[in-house]
Amino acid sequence: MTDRPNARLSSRTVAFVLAGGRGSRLKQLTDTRAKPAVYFGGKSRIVDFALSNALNSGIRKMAIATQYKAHSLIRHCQRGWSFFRAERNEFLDILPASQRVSEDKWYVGTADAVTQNIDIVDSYNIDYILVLAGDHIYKMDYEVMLAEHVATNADVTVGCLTVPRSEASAFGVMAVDDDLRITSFLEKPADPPGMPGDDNRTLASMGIYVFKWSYLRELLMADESDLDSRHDFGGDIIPWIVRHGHAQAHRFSDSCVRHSVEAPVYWRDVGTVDAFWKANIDLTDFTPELDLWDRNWPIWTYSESVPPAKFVHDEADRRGVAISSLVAGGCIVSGTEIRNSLLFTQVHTNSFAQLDRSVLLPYVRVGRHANLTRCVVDAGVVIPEGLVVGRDREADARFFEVSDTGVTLITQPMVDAWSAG
Ligand code: ADQ
Ligand code: ADP
Repeated sequence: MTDRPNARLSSRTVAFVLAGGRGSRLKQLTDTRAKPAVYFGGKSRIVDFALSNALNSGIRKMAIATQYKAHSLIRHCQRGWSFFRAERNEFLDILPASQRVSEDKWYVGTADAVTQNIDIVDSYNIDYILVLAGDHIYKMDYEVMLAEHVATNADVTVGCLTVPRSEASAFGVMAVDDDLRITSFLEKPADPPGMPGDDNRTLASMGIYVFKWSYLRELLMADESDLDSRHDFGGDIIPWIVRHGHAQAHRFSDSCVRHSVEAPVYWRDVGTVDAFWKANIDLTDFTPELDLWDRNWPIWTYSESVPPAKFVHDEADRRGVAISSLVAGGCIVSGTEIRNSLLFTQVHTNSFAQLDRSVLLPYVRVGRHANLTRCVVDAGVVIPEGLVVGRDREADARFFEVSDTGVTLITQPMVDAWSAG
């Protein structure tokens, strides 16, 4: 317990961000980095959304549990999230795997990531723990969920939203009573049930939870010695509380931050190359559903100090234009025609090249006369002169990773194979 029971809820809470998952459906994009460290939206990384939500919700104590390929993630957090004031007990604590156990044992499931850090969380002097996943794109005011948790006196409050029933087997799915008390919880059921009144949709867990720390601590100690447990929040801890305690649902739509009352509720798991591509390209819409321009809910990140984007254009033959596109600082668009695309920091493109509905991660170079349609290009890739991708799916698939819907992922080893063959 903290000694300030009347203090603001947010100051009595730690946001504990789970950022250890690989996200293998992102293919080669997560070969060198964990999913939370994957770039998103022209400037940010995926994890910046959970961290920014926490910050914008008034939370100044954060911990991030890393595991798989954590170097890029750790470097990003150290560079971009180092502005907390230690003298006010504000922090972002980057937790490497295996601090508590002596043997070389990684976190088993998501709950184990907290269990292995129990002593550290104890030292934070907080009353509540807000467990977050570091791999979703959304804007949410966690203060609303925290307040609901306290008001209902629940043992756990689970953030939830409705998803199409056809996609629900990837989620923890639940049933609730009229007071939003969870009456059943199934982790990733093969045949998920529909909701009362809407058989095509299912109430799903967002994988975010609020607990009183003393309560969770006790559960985790018991779970640690349970040989049958997978030590997972969705797999073990939440179903146990639903059976033996009081688990409450919090509707995301009640705390979702959006740019107008009419704007749809926005939450994306950009867990596949297709979903990643689409969520990025959607930002080029006339009015994107995700408003990154809202100065009242900024998405904080590490940004390099770079000059403004530059467009080199002459009406004679070189057309350096970007139509309905996002172009980050430090880019040089020299005589390239760009449509509905998103260029991250420091991308340089050369004359007579064309980009259509493509996502170029930082430091990509595009050679003259290259032509990319519906591509995702990994950071630092050098696209050779004249490379055409996105016109002939079969030919592309010989060297590149083409998804079922025809989005092509391009990495440097793939380009090297293309150049050699
Ligand atoms: P999944 O997303 O499938 O389901 P999981 O793969 O365990 O759950 O990942 C949850 C989060 O924890 C991710 O942010 C991941 O990066 C991270 N993570 C995974 N293993 C970790 C570990 N050992 N250490 C640290 N971090 C780790 C969960 C819930 C479902 C819910 C969905 C919503 O179990 O009930 O519906 O999230 O996406
Ligand atoms: P292209 O194939 O389009 O001719 P170049 O690499 O020759 O491409 O660059 C064309 C133009 O882009 C240059 O004339 C210059 O205006 C701009 N440019 C390229 N590199 C830089 C740089 N490092 N700083 C500023 N402008 C640059």
